[in-house]
Amino acid sequence: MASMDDLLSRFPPELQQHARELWEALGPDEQSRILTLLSGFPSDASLLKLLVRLSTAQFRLTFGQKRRVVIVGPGNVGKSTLYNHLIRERIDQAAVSPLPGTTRENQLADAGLFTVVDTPGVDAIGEMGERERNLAYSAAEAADFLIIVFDAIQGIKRTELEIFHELAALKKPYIVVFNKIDLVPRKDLPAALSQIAASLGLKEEQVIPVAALDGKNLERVLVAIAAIEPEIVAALGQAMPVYRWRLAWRSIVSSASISAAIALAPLPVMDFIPLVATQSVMVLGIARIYNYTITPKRAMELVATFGLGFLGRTIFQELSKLGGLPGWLLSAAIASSTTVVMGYAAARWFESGQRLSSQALNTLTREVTMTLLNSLKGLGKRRPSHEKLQQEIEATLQDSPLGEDKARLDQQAGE
Ligand SMILES: Nc1nc2c(ncn2[C@@H]2O[C@H](COP(=O)(O)OP(=O)(O)OP(=O)(O)O)[C@@H](O)[C@H]2O)c(=O)[nH]1
Ligand SMILES: [Mg+2]
Repeated sequence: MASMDDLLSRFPPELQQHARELWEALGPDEQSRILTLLSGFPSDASLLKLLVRLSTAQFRLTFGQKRRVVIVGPGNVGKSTLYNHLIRERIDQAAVSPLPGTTRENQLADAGLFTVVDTPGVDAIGEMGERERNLAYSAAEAADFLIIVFDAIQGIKRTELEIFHELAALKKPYIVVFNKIDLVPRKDLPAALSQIAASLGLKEEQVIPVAALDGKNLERVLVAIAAIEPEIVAALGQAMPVYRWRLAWRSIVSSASISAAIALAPLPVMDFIPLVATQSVMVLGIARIYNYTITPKRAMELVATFGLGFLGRTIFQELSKLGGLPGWLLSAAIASSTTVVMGYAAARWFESGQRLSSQALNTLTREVTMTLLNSLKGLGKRRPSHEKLQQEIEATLQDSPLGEDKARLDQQAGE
């Protein structure tokens, strides 16, 4: 049987204190409900591991440390151009020019909660080249995250491949950016992308085509970083308001899938309450993205005021009366949809101070529940594994137009 101490000890050391504080802020009622839930799992259950993994990502978003993102690659591929998009202050702008070897020193700037580093090209030759190469690699070694940039026209040749292998050998989390796609004829792009992915031994979705010059697809870079480095999400959100909703959506999707896993737990009938903890952590993370200061206690109060737990139970009862749908399916869909709506309501609140009416909350929750029920039906009548369920929820929500554009939700909410 799992105890809270056992669960807390599974978090990375730097997060344990935050997790404990949050646990203590929950109060005795919530605590005992969560303990009841936990006691349903053997301590090595895969669900427990999964919950810890997913909630660790959420915790890192909410309480994470400052990270260092280093941009590396050959000369003239557009590293400095990309860097200039990521930083906050004009004064920190890096020089950009059509000549390779423009950047000669590492340059560092603050982008809120994270630091970005621009480096010289790693493929210059001669003594100078050697020095710059060393500078770039030492920055890469000190990085928490690498953005490896290649040039779409140049493609992947032997030098690029060597550079890539050397950087990947550092065992840092990274993304590969394929820059200057504006110079590739549109019809050739898919082939070029699959070729570059194949030559690097990556999946196609691991290579992100961009045009740093005009910022095209830059949000894909951000979302890809966000997927790997939750700490950075909050900083990106603060630095780049236009991407806030996209970033918040990622956090919502992962919380919604945690919620579904919780709802699968063999609890007597329907107890949504442990969702309060998940939703509160999500709300804290979203607050951080929107640069809004809020305590864990206040986040929990906010979750409670929206009353989605109550609404969820009402919808559950209504739908189960209709019959035909297994209980696990209803619980999972409703737990997820209330989490999605909570996330949306929080984002709206942090963004503009507007509160959703209970009518709007009601309409939205029902709509999102129906969408999820529809996609989960494909799983069949039998209770799926947590992994399967989570994958399904993540896939449905990840591709949902709601994540692209918050205006759609505003519209659905009828406000
Ligand atoms: N067409 C096009 N040109 C780009 C793009 N991104 C950068 N460039 C151009 O490519 C040239 C090199 O850009 P930089 O950002 O200086 O490249 P770098 O990788 O920092 O180069 P070094 O500092 O020399 O290593 C400049 O002329 C940029 O304007 C892009 O997306 N499309
Ligand atoms: Mg440069």
